[in-house]
Amino acid sequence: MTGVTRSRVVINTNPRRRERRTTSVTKTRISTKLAAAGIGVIAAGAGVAASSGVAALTNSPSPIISVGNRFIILTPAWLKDFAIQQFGTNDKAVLIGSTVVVLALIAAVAGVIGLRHPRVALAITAAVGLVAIAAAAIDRTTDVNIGLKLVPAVVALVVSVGALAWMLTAFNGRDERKKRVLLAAHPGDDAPSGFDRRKFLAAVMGTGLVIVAGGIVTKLFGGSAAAGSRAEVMIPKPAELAPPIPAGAQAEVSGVSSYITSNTNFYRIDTALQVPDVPADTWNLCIHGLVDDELNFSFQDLLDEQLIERRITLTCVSNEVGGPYIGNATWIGVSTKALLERAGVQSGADAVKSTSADNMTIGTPLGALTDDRGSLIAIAMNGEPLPLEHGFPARMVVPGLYGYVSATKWLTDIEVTRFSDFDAYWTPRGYAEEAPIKFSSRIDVPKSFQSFDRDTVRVGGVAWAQTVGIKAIEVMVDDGPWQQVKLAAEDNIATWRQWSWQWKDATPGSHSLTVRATDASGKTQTSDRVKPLPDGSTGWHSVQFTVT
Ligand SMILES: Nc1nc2c(c(=O)[nH]1)N[C@H]1C(S)=C(S)[C@@H](COP(=O)(O)O)O[C@H]1N2
Ligand SMILES: [Mo]
Repeated sequence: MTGVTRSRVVINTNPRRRERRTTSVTKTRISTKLAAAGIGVIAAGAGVAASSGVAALTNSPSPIISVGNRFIILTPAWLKDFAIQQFGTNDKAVLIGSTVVVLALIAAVAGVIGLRHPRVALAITAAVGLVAIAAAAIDRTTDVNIGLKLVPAVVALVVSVGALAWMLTAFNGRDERKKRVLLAAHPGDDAPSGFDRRKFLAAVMGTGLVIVAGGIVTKLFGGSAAAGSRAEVMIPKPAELAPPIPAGAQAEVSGVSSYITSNTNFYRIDTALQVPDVPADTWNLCIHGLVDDELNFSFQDLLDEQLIERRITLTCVSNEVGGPYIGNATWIGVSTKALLERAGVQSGADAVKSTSADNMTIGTPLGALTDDRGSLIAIAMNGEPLPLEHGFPARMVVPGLYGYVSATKWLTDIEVTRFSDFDAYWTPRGYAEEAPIKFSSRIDVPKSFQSFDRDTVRVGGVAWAQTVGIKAIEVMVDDGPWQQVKLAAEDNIATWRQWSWQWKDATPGSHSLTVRATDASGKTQTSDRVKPLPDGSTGWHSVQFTVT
């Protein structure tokens, strides 16, 4: 406390008036700090908006995306599974949201520090900008050249530091002498000493304009080129059509998955934070490595190939027993077997390393692409060009292997090689190098804790044993005996098979239902519970329900 204040306090002998003054001082301090925090956040917002506008114009990832991408690359497999389990396909939104929240918090703190130490506040802001620049520099999810890649992050740094300096100067005032006098009169009060309302408003409005302009430019130019390109694609009629879906492939119990999963309901798993933007006209696929002849395809070249149509059920390794990341679609594409035969695979090769436009890598056993299971480079899904989220313009689809070792989306490169010569993306992160889908079964109805009237206990679901086929499915109520269910018609052994069952003499109360499948080779699912990591979960799916 300074002498000045002490004398004031002495003058203010009325305790109520004194208290009032203290309250108002505290109020000023809090509202000043809030204002300063706001200044920090607005400055950061301007940096983000300006950089995202520039990113949209230069077609490079915005700094928030680059930072998020770096985070994803550093994510170990267990954390990915955790995120998928917690947030499902929203894990990306959660990641972007958290990045934004952390950034806003740092910006708010910088703003408050800026009241007394503007240079420190600017240094903190610049440091965050440098992190963004570093993340952009090593972001490999785009092929934009390094110079262009850095531009948005540099803009973010310059704009946020500039906006913060501008607003802080107007807020704090420049008049150091006046400020010292006022501070002496209001000790402990961070009140804006040399506050200049007009200059401050100008600074805030100017920064606000940057935010609005950045937003508008992002909206106008941030669209994907692939969307336009996809709209122009006509998928030719395949030379070899899939036989029609047999009658009775759909189990007739309401709530069981649709036999064909629509494109909009199809699960989505990818490491890319942003859907890679790959227009068909500049796309190129190269098949090379241990082959006699290197092959190159434009998108039109692929369309001109002998096209085949196949129904195949995709499955993700990240599913817990009963998990949702499985979908069945009709695909049109070119046989990998035919293409690899044409290229002429050399002896010694045992793997294919495929790469996507966002530089994700996947390793697939060569045999799965050259045998008769019907593996494809797919260009259509359920009668449409591949949706952008599902790999437009082309992706791999391989019956019987989990997606992370086979289903490369936004495919751009196929290298015939040896497993011993490379590491695919998920291998150093803890997943198995080779991962055939483990046969499994799932209850779709009842949902957990669903309740039925006693004479309407109709249940059902799906089971799959890709490349082998499902022979039998049984259910068990509570600890009762296993009972055979009704199997829906089999389409082909690369797809899932549906089942249904009615509990005829249902007893009121709360119960559990458990399912297990037997594959066509005679193996029955065991109750051994295994986690998805490293090569897929096992165990029986069970749900609780009630009968009234
Ligand atoms: N480029 C790329 N391809 C990818 C992935 C990815 O992250 N990037 N994920 C794989 C995984 S783990 C699965 S399960 C399937 C999912 O395909 P979908 O998103 O079309 O359902 O794609 C595979 N292909
Ligand atoms: Mo997956």
